[in-house]
Amino acid sequence: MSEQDKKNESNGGGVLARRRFMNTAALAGLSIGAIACTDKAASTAAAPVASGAAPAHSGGAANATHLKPGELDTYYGLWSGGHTGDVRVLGLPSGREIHRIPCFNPDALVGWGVTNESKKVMGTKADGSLRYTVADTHHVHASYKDGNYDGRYAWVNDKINSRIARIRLDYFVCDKITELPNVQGFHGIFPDKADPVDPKINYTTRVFCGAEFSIPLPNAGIEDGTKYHSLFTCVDAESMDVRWQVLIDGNCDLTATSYDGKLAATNQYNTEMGVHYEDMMSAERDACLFFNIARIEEAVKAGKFKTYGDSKVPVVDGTREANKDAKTALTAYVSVPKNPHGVNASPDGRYFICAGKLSPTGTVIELAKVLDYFDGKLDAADKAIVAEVELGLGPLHTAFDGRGNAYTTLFLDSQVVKWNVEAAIKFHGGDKSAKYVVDRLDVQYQPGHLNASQSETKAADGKYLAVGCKFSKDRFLPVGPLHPENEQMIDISGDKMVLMADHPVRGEPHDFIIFKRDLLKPKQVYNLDDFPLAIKDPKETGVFRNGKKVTVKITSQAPAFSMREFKLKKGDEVTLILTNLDKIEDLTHGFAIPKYNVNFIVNPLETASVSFIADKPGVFWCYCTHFCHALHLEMRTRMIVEA
Ligand code: RUQ
Ligand code: CUA
Ligand code: CA
Repeated sequence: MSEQDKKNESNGGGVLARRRFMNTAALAGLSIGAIACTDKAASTAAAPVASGAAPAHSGGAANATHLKPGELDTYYGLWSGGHTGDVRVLGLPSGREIHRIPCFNPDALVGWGVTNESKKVMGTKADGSLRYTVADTHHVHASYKDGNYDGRYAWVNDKINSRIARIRLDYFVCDKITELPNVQGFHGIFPDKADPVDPKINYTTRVFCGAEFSIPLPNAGIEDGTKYHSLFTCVDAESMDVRWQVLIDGNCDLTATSYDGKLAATNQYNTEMGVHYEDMMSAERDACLFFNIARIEEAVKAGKFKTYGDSKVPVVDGTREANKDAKTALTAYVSVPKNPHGVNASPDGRYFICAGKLSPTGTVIELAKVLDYFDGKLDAADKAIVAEVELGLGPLHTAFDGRGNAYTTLFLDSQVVKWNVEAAIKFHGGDKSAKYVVDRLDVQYQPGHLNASQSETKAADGKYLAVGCKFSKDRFLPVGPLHPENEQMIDISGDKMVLMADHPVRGEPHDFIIFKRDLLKPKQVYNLDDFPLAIKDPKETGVFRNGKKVTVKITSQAPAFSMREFKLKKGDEVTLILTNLDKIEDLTHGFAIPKYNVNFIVNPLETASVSFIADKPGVFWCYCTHFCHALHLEMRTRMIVEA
């Protein structure tokens, strides 16, 4: 151990005294530094308590990732897909990707964005084409009951077009998408876990959404950035309507909610309201902004709001100026070091932790004290900070093991640091003998998000930790210029973290949650009655004409479609409805029409429809695209379009 490392260990463990706050100049070199620094350099410079970086590729923990055929994973993971606009389902600890749930972007496998049903969820323009075909999903979180996931829903954000998508966790499909009014760069998202007033509502009824970019309200081409605003939005978990918004100073980044439903918060990296990169880093401290949910909803009820533009959504005033009196304040701005990133709620319900990003620190905010501030019992919101301790360079996100330890990604150090929250509070309180850093582990490389099994619930079980590494560099066979990302699995059941495995993922997952498999009760066969257009009997199939408007009704039962051919006339406005009457699981059919840009699937007892103009005369072999039977190739029907 070097002299410096010894010093680091003695001052609370892992304190990187020689590399204090990063300044703006250092940040300018961040992206280059991130790629250029080798893992060697990172590990020797910043691993005072490193576990010798000995990845356990043998032994029990590593073996846990290799499941024999027929063995199932014990955890589900929901991963956001980034700009592929989907949500991915992984099984853990194996890390195998089981499914992708298309949300915002078209998906050729299932026909998302092709069928009328999916287009309705995605949103269309007047001409029937999709309103958007690009997206950027970052954060997935699921609905709660009694502080644990209840298996109803998950939500994910689209940062590009400020949309929120809901996923039904019984069928693993996106069923609703809502576009948020008057915001840009919707980034942080988190469901509430209880109602702030009614204790009977111990489950999710709201989803909070933070907007990262500030814009003029209304959005006219105004250059003066000091006139821009960002809004914090509440969406109804059931109806998916926007309930209310809060006008704030500064911006929103990530979002967290308390277990009692009383508080939501967002970290703010741009309290400066800068419009240029440099301006956003000029202040030494930014904020973690708290929302008093009950008071906001009282204000909305009392009519104390404005509306902006075409939107009817009530917007209450959460700016600093309007909320100086703590006893009536809707918001509280807690000052945290320079350009913080993730804000995460500890599973004991007591703390929110903000990672420093440009500051090597983690800030622990005690929620009881934030409530004291709102009650007028604490004279400054900043006094809710109970620890602000150094962790390492580039802290981004924090997960928990349910045993009092936090795990924070260090982007620049390419490490995960394990630290004890109560020890950090003691250290911050003056007990310099309190060793709060428990362990450090090198990861490969530059981690962004991490999450532990059940970490975002009261049932955090401290078994597995997944880390989303933004750079895989030399970790996999080269595949040209675009590298995959590297998801790593760490066993956190002992004192030391043990690297179990890594696997490549297609770009660009951001965040993820991991939870016990028995929390979900997925259905593998649909219910015919859930589809208003369902064709319940093959005898109901046929071509039904009403002038130019034609409805084609067809069913599938392996290995045949109910009609061997159907006839249309050139220029017909066609809606084709297909019901899969196969009712056993894992029997999915596809339906493709050559030259008509149509392909979609129907799962057991699912109904889907497509609409098109029969503008090309000829014979078109519509065929099943999803392997279903030994006679799958023969599963076709002729579409004959007469000139
Ligand atoms: S952010 S790497 Cu979009 Cu979740 Cu932190
Ligand atoms: Cu039906 Cu392949
Ligand atoms: Ca800032």
